[in-house]
Amino acid sequence: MPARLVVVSNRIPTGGAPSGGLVVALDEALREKGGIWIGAHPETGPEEEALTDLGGDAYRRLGFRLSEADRENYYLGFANSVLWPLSHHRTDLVDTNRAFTEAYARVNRRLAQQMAEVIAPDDLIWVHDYHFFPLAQELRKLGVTNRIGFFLHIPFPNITDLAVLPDPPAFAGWLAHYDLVGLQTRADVARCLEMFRATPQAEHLRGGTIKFGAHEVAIRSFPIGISVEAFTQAAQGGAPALMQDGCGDAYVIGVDRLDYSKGLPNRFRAYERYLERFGPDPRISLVQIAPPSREGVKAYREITHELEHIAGQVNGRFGEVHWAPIRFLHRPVPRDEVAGLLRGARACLVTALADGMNLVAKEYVAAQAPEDPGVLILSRFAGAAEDMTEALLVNPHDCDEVAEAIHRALTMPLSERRARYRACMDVVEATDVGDWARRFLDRLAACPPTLSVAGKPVDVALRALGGDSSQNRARAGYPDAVPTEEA
Ligand code: GDG
Repeated sequence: MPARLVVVSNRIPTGGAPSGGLVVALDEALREKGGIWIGAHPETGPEEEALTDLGGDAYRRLGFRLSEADRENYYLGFANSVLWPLSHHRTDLVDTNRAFTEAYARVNRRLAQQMAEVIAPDDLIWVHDYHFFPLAQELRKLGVTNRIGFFLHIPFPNITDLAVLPDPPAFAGWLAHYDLVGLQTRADVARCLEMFRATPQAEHLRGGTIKFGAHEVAIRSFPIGISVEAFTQAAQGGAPALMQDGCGDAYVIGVDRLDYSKGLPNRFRAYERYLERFGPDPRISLVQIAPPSREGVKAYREITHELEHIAGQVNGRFGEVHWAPIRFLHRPVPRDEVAGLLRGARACLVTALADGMNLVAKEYVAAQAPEDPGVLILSRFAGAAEDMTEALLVNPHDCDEVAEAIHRALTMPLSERRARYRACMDVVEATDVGDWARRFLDRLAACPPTLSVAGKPVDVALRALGGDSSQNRARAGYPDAVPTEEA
């Protein structure tokens, strides 16, 4: 029987047709292979022993329930106030609250225990993102020998930034228990290998594979993309109602979750510089969509106020009664409208200060009309810039450079716009999210068996991890496990 797939991600789609490229790709992979999607239960509540059934047809959806305290300390805490800022070079924002560390370890341990009850020996397990770094290690402690892959959606941290963790060497151990670690870019792979180079237990094998004790983990880049056809189609739906009056003839667009990593204050300042240097033109506006995100974290509330302040200043300084240079929408906009807005924009500004990939860059390109495309202005610090080299690449910290890029984009001859669009679109097509998922899963399935189930190395390795391996493996139905009375 072909291997089933078990996906673990913080978010799990609940009901209705899945939207968003990643969710669609994982949904398709699960429909094809059958299996289970495990994610955080949409509602907090008292801790539960087993995973909660969230329904499903072609595959099962199971939720792990977080208490209110776990949501604070694990999700908003360690995941989003420690791991997120340190991976985006904002160690100044890291909150070293001890309760966060404890909750992160406990939630991952509990989830591993709950998973061990539902997985079968041949399942391929695919874990997503920084909420679950230690999950493979916890599963191995329980005797789980399945192939386990991990994909990190955000930048791989620098060694120096990792030093803010309460136990920095533990980080290498978390990753080493996966069979395959997928990262967004070649630069991320280089940083990950550098971290292992500084780890005494890690031995470098050829081609980016690390031997850590008895176990081998492959580190590879799998640049993520979008569902190209679906997005292109959605964009052809025409200009959304939002644009029907009062926006002038042309606009530059930004679409970002409101996050300090996305470089929104510097974008607004750069737009102000553009207005200063090239003169305000009431036929052109900057449309910025920035739905709220993680409002339980102070840094996110602060950046919202900062943006409202800058937009107010710029509009007060350059606006007219009938025209605001910056239109700032601090609310989510339906997906089809986002696609239509991207299509209509003469240029798109992606000015992230650090970003794993940045899907908006790819969505903008996919949304363009090939015969008259707009221009992508892309931060060199977004993962997308590694391959989309024909976008107008900018240093987002340099307001003048960004202002000049806006001017250049708005005055670029059609032939150059078309050539740049084609080169960027080639990258977008080559990284379609469906292919991305297939590539990852094929590579995971080809990994050598983990801690080979027969013989000593398994037990030696598992004992070293401190797990009660034989009992747990027996309970999970592994063929080589020693049956015990409890089993
Ligand atoms: C993480 C990494 C990596 C935004 N506003 C609205 C809306 N969006 C959609 C965009 C896009 C998605 O949200 C944002 O994706 P990004 O890739 O830009 O950024 P993160 O959310 O930070 O994602 C990132 C990604 O994971 C995938 O691996 O690329 O680097 O940080 O699809 O269009 N969608 C709708 N309304 C909005 O108002 N419907």
